Amino acid sequence: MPKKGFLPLTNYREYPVDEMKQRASEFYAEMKRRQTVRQFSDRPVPRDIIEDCLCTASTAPSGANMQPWSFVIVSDDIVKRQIREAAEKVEHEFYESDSTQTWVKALDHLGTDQNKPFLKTAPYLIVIFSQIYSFLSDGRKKKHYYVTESVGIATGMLIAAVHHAGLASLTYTPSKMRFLNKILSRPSNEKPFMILVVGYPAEDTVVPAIRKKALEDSAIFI
Ligand code: IYR
Repeated sequence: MPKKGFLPLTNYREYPVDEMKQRASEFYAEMKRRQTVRQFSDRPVPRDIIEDCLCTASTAPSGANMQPWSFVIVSDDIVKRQIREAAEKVEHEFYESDSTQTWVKALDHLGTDQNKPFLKTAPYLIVIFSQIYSFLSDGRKKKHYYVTESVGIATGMLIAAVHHAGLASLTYTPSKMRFLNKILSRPSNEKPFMILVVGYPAEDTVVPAIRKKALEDSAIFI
């Protein structure tokens, strides 16, 4: 009998080595096809697909299993317009300011600018918040651990789930993000982490000709 608070591991599956090799390489081939897009179609996407992808994200490991994330799923046109207006305002400052010109130059190959039409076009904006801390029932603050790592892992799993379902996404981080608390009425213990824009790519979508590092350039086997 496992000790109190523990259960036998029953969901783990071991595959024969050949099958493992095939699964690993097939999954790589599948993930390699993913590319961030910045042009979206307004074609509707069934909500239950998004719900399943969010459930996948929610299986992510997290520091002390605090699951320090909230996902706000925006499909309402009025709220999308508010987000677009606020985002384009902070991006205008970012792209025009003297202090950020080195950064702006580093983005040149991505073709980004202050206009963010995808915030209006895409059917879903998944606004991901990090819960920096939470509250105990007596009102005292409860500390959360490894928040950025945890929310980053959950976001990565969400991106993979969305791709696996057959949709495109964009990891969009407005240059300043606090406006998202206001528009979405989120409490001050939540910090905007990212907007994951989700939908079908537009018919005429183009993507930057970028490459990923080769294994030898990122992995060190010792
Ligand atoms: N938030 C701006 C700038 C930007 C920053 C990074 I780092 C990028 O990878 C891409 C863009 C924008 O989204 O336009």
